[in-house]
This record gives sequence, structure tokens and C-alpha cells, in this order.
Amino acid sequence: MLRIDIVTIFPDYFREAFDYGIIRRACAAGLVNIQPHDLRSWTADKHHVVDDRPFGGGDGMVLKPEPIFAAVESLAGANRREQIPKGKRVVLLSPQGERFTQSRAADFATCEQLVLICGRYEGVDERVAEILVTDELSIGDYVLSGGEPAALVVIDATVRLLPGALGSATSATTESFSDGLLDYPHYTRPPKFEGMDVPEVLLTGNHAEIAGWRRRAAEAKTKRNRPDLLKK
Ligand code: 6GU
Repeated sequence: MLRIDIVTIFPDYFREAFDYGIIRRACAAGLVNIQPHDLRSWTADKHHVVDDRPFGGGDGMVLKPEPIFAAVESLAGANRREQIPKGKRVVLLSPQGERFTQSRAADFATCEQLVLICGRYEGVDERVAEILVTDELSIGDYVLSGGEPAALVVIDATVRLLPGALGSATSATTESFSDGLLDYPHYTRPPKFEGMDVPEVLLTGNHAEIAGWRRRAAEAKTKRNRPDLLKK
């Protein structure tokens, strides 16, 4: 059972997020337990303040370190990176992070616990990234107003890799990125739709020819849409 704890100033954002499809089934089957937590519950002051003005000046507010350190201490049992147990990951989601990839999702799927800390775009006190977390991750080269959508992305990509989460054992390994290529194109009925035909070979039942066509089509699509994937 993978336990996922989300630390956020918007716990209600996640209210129905895990009620659909594969994630819902994985929760129901006891493969994962996902728990959003309000960062404000780890504040000590009367007004539950989680942010403050940046030292050195500038726009926006910065998330304070104390509630985040307290949250991770209570959820993961330690508040220093090197004391986090081997099977746990404490992740800060921020636009300054390393890129989240399929191989990172595969690592997370082997863990016993993930603690996902949702940053705000204005910033998080840097001592969180430097001292507390095991990973600082971004989902891509654009700026989100907070880490909450990124947490959903990380959770979805991870949970579907848990053993037993997908219907078929092959579907997780034959699609995009597990072999460094985009997925091949898919078609279903009707074979003719408004003058657009399904590629003939797919209707032949010749599985060797179909496999060859899919490989070539995947390479062509990767070259067109993601040439960067071929240049490594
Ligand atoms: Cl993880 N957070 C924010 N705020 N923006 C992002 C991101 C994360 N990943 C890409 N952009």
C-alpha cells in the first residue's frame, strides 16, 4: 500500500480529484491511500499565518518554513532530508524543480510513502528545498499559480504504475515513453469516416506487419511532434 500525503493551503481543491477511473479503483482496491492536509493546521499562531514578506524586498508572499517543517515531521517522521527513511520521498512541487519524468513516476510507484508539498508561485522559503525535501520537482516549462495541479499529475502518473492498478499487464509498458518513443496511432470503427480511411494494414489481421507499421508510425510521429526524444 502506497500512502500519499498532500500538504496544501487548498485541501478542498482535491475533493473529487481521486473519484474517477484508475485512481478511484486503485484507492478502492487498497493499493493507495491519498490524504490532502491543510498546511494551516501546522501553524501555531491565532490567525494560522502560512506566508510572509520576502527578505530583500520584492513582490508577493513567501511560504514560511515552520509549518512545512512541522507538517513533514508529523507525516514522514523526520524533518531533515538525510533522516527521511529510504522508502519515503518528500517532494516540493515548484517551477524551480527538476523535471518530473516517467522514470521518476516508476521510482515513486515502488515507495511506501510520498509527501507532496504544494508550493505557491511567489515562492517557498528556500530552506525547505535545501534542508527538508528529498526531491524538488517541476512538471514542465511553464508557471502554475500553485503546485496543486502538479500534485495531481504526479499522483496520476504514479498510481497507474502500482501493481494491479491497470486492467492489462502490458498496457503500462507498451505506451509512450517507456521505450523513448511516443505511442503509435490508434484507430477504431468505422473504417471509413467522412472520407478518412483507417490504414489498410490494421484491417488485415497480419500481426507481424501491424507491429512493423506501428513501430514506423511511432517513430514518424515522434520525429514530427517530439524530435528532442530522438536526439539522446
Ligand atoms: Cl510543480 N509548480 C508551479 N507553481 N509551477 C509549475 C510546476 C510546479 N511545474 C511546472 N510549473
